[in-house]
Amino acid sequence: MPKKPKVLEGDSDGTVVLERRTQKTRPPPMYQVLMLNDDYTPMEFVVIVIQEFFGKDLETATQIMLKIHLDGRGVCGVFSRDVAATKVDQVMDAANKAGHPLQCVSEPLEP
Ligand code: TYC
Repeated sequence: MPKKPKVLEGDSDGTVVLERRTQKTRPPPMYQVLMLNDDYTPMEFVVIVIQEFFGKDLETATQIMLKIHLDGRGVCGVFSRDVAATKVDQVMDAANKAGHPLQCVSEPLEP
């Protein structure tokens, strides 16, 4: 006659729990998309790009552009990793097609 399996760790069905999870799962990191200043890209072009790809109104886009112009860099939006990468591609594409040296990067935010 087969022996009944021994119950460990209080489970009633005979299964053995080797390790219980002690850490909570973290939400995936978010990424900020930044544009960098340069001396050649026209201000108007940057404002249009911020409106078009980041959904900002004219006033907000102008404020972000001026911050980049004065500080060297500025945040245009915060997104999941894939969306942030797409935004960077879209901005770089538009800048290259227009012949401007505008640079756009994404970086993870602190968890
Ligand atoms: N510094 C540029 C100029 O004076 C304007 C500019 C702003 C360029 C923001 C890039 O990400 C940028 N024409």
